[in-house]
Amino acid sequence: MTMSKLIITAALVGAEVTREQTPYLPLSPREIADEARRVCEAGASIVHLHMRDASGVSSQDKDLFAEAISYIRAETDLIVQVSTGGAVGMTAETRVQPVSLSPEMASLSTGTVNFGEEVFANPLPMVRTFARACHTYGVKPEIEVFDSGMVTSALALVREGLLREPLHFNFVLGVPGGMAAAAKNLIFLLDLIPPGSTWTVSAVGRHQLPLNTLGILLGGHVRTGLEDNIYFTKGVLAKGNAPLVERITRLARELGRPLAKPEEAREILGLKR
Ligand code: KMH
Ligand code: ZN
Repeated sequence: MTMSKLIITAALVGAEVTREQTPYLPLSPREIADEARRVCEAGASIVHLHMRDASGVSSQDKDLFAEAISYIRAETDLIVQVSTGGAVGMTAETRVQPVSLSPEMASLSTGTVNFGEEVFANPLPMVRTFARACHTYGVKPEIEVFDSGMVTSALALVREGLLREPLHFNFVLGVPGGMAAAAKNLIFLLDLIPPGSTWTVSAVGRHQLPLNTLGILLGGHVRTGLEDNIYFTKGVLAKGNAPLVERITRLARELGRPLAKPEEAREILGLKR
């Protein structure tokens, strides 16, 4: 089996991690863009972006995204993927804002899931709003799958004409309340997606490295970064996103998966610039 080159996505900041948990978290648009440059040099070709306001709280403010994206576009050739997930409790109107900047990609969760003690609510009417916005602004959705029903719902949206194949999935495993970060769960999910789909795998905390490694071996793609995991090894903080990306780059080399440069990742994902 020939495998495509490996696409590394770096999820730089997320919505939940705080500076109290790790001092290496980028927060301002300038810090996020600096981090993007570092992960680009380390081998990433996509950045998954969330923004924070001046006090470090998760924000979907369009101007914050616009500022970070303008730096990233000027300084790298990375594919920018904005979050439409934002943080739990945000309204659809809040969450959808950065899609109108026409980034190349946006995350799109296609179902509701318990998220620790909270609920990450994605009722279908809300998902349809995001899918329509992606269509309007020419944005390729990355379907975020926290549980298997989210694949089922994505396929229903294909039948409705709101999502178009080939689909690109991100399996986010190990969220408390979602599907556990187990190899058999990834294999099960792969069985559900249409032939010709592309996929990447993310996993939370200590599960990030083993599931990323499995993704490399199975011919998928990989998401790493502080959004999902702040540790490099047990009890040792990652000194930013770049060391996590560098480790995937080393592993990929050892395991015989050359890295996709951003231009090659665009081709693999069918993005047109
Ligand atoms: N912050 C999580 C509640 C996404 O970016 O699309 C949702 C999330 C998913 O991070
Ligand atoms: Zn996210």
